[in-house]
Amino acid sequence: MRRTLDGMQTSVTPTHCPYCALQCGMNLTPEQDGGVAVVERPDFPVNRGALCGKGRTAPAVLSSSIRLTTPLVRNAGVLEPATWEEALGRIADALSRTRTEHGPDACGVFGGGGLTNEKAYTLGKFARVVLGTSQIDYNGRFCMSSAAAGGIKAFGLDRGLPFPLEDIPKTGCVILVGSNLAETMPPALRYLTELKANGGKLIVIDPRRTRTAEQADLHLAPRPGTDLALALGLLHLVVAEGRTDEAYIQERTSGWEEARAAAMAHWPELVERITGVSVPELRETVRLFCEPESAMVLTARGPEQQSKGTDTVGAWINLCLATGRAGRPLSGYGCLTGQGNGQGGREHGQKADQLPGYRKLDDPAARRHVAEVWGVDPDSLPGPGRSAYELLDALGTDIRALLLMASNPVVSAPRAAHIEERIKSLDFLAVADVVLSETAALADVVLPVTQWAEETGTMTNLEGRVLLRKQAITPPEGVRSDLHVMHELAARLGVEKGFPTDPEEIFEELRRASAGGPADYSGITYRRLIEENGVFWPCPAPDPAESVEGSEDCEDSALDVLPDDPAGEAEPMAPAAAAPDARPGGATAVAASGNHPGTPRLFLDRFATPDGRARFVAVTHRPLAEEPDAEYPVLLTTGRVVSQYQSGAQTRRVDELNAAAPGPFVELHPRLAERLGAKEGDPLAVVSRRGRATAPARITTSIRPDTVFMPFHWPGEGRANTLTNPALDPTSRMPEFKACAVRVELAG
Ligand SMILES: Nc1nc2c(c(=O)[nH]1)N[C@H]1C(S)=C(S)[C@@H](COP(=O)(O)OP(=O)(O)OC[C@H]3O[C@@H](n4cnc5c(=O)[nH]c(N)nc54)[C@H](O)[C@@H]3O)O[C@H]1N2
Ligand SMILES: Nc1nc2c(c(=O)[nH]1)N[C@H]1C(S)=C(S)[C@@H](COP(=O)(O)OP(=O)(O)OC[C@H]3O[C@@H](n4cnc5c(=O)[nH]c(N)nc54)[C@H](O)[C@@H]3O)O[C@H]1N2
Ligand code: SF4
Ligand SMILES: [Mo]
Repeated sequence: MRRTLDGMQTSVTPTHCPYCALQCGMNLTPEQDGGVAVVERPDFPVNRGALCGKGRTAPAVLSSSIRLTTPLVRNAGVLEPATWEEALGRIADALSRTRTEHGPDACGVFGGGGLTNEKAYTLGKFARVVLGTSQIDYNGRFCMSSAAAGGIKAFGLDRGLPFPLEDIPKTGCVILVGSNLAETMPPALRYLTELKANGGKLIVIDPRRTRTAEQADLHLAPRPGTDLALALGLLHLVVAEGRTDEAYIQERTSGWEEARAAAMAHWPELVERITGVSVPELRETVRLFCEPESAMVLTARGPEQQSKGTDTVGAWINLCLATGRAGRPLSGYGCLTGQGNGQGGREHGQKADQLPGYRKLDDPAARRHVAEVWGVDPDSLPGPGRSAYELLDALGTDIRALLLMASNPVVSAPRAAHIEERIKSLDFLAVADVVLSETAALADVVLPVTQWAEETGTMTNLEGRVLLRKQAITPPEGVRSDLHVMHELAARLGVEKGFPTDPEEIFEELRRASAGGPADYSGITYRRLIEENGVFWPCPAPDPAESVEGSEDCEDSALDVLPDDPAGEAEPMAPAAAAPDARPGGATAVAASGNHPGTPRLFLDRFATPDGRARFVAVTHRPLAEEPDAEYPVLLTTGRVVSQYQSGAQTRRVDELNAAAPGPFVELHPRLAERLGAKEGDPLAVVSRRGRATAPARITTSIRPDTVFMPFHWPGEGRANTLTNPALDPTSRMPEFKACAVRVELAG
């Protein structure tokens, strides 16, 4: 009986959703048929029991009927069931051969923001220590890299939200830029409705009047790709109307003169012409943002997934800094990160330029610290590698063999037809996944791995709150964890030690590796995560040498000794609130236990820059990498619908979700539809310089007439990414998913 509950567990296991960065808490209980059901878990503060349809139906993806339960290997062109021995042997042979024949950098590794911290950490270590390759990156590059780059430039640190979600309803005004929260994180919509109920104002900036925009006091619908100009225009008005906070600028920032001069070139009338947002709307935005005592700017993929995403984030941060709205209670800039472990996944070393603890791979001190934890020579660690798109683009040429874990680039990468060709041209592809995704279907070896409810691990949600996802059920026979895969491959490639399969043991090592780094987890233990319902990083160990080295939790697992749901009794903020420093989240406060309380709120005393000041960036508007022209006169933007997740690999296999969102579509304005002679449901062809996709028309006045929208969840004819432009942001290497030039025609 492989679907039964683990005998060690009680009947209800508190855990978290397998999908997005909200990491909603849920309880799992056993079902008559041997499966599990989701029941409400009201004690977890982020969602207080609420779940979206994806979370509610998550147990469906545990079902053996839709998933992989045996390794597959390609024989004479066909994927066939095989033993783990055979499958792992083939991968090890291929990687070893590639390394010998073409050098270590011919082996590539591609990870995902859905991986637990333990897996992401191990994957980065595996690439650098076992394969010795610099060629590792992950799908988070397509997600939050522009916000991360912008945050690091301005604040010296990237943590998506520098405050907990619970602060949002208490601020005076929120500008939500390019986030469709109502569909992408439905339980979080509550924070915005509470904001409004408290008298706060909500401004939504989105070229479409989305379900989120419908909630707004003011909805601005700019032309896609013009958020940089919009933010600069607002800053111009802030200065012109004398609304800057001079004392704050003096005391807490640097670089204002240059940034101010750059913004002053963006006259409101010019910005109106570039963005399509009228001057009165710009003025009203400035008024709503500046009048209350506190305010926030939150961005998501709309302004970030642009070839100027980093500068755009910088411009929004400038607006916050000029008005004194960062590093103060209930004010600040935040990015709404996307994937389940979008935050933690970007901190512990699966990024091309990174070592655990958000350390830089090109920093000699960081290399020494991590090499010591890993027991290797710092000089043996490779340098930074290529970014995600560049890595995928190099497949079959510089990179000959790829190990891919937790991503489905055949559907989700920009210019996907080209990337699919690159993947097919590899000498060897190994994919670890829970289902046979479109990318796994191209592999030479496919490994079936365990997922959320079947394994234990930590995730870090969009607030920077580290959480423990506890194993609730035993996985199907034949399925093994990603950690097991890396352990076995390391051994076969000659590294017997350093790749354990116990997540808590790995977390203990991660604590040491992250100690002293920007994302410091050294004071966090599994025990604390259970007792405190999550801990916000940075959370340094009180005495790193003592408490991290011989941690008692390592021998005596917190998972074995603690009851199942003590979390209900522990208020998540309790340690911070009980701390002598009464300011919200005072980072220096120490809880009564002697433990660092974690840091729900960052930057209240100083920013994480060398001089403690936030840095303005001098940025100016620039056009899209591909502006519309006579041949391709329409703008395509892409995004999500509530009932599908990402490449759809998981959610397209869930009946209830498919019934709600059965396939791709092209959203367009009635005026454009009329010009094309298209009626609702007519098949449309959308053509870009990269290729052609077809999907039925969905006609709505909620979109700008010069723009069409396609969700990117489907492969095949309706694959939005056949069309998208891989033009990269020069700093973050983020592709321009949110705007490219297309032609739209009736298909048929
Ligand atoms: N249902 C569902 N939920 C998800 C996911 C999912 O796939 N499905 N994925 C998760 C992940 S990984 C992520 S990253 C998040 C993403 O969450 P969001 O960022 O909320 O999702 P998107 O739909 O990609 O984009 C948000 C909005 O940006 C708008 N937009 C397009 N172009 C522009 C522009 O140029 N400027 C501005 N200001 N806005 C623009 C789109 O119209 C869209 O409504 O969602 C997470 N949650
Ligand atoms: N046009 C367009 N394209 C986009 C975007 C957009 O807005 N527009 N958004 C981009 C963004 S923000 C993102 S985050 C990417 C996401 O795109 P992808 O990287 O393709 O993400 P998923 O579809 O979530 O793929 C995750 C895969 O990992 C598997 N999986 C789940 N859990 C595990 C695990 O624990 N281990 C292993 N080994 N596998 C696991 C799942 O079954 C699935 O096949 O798409 C990007 N692509
Ligand atoms: S909002 Fe995100 S974390 Fe919450 S239930 Fe839905 S997919 Fe899961
Ligand atoms: Mo994402």
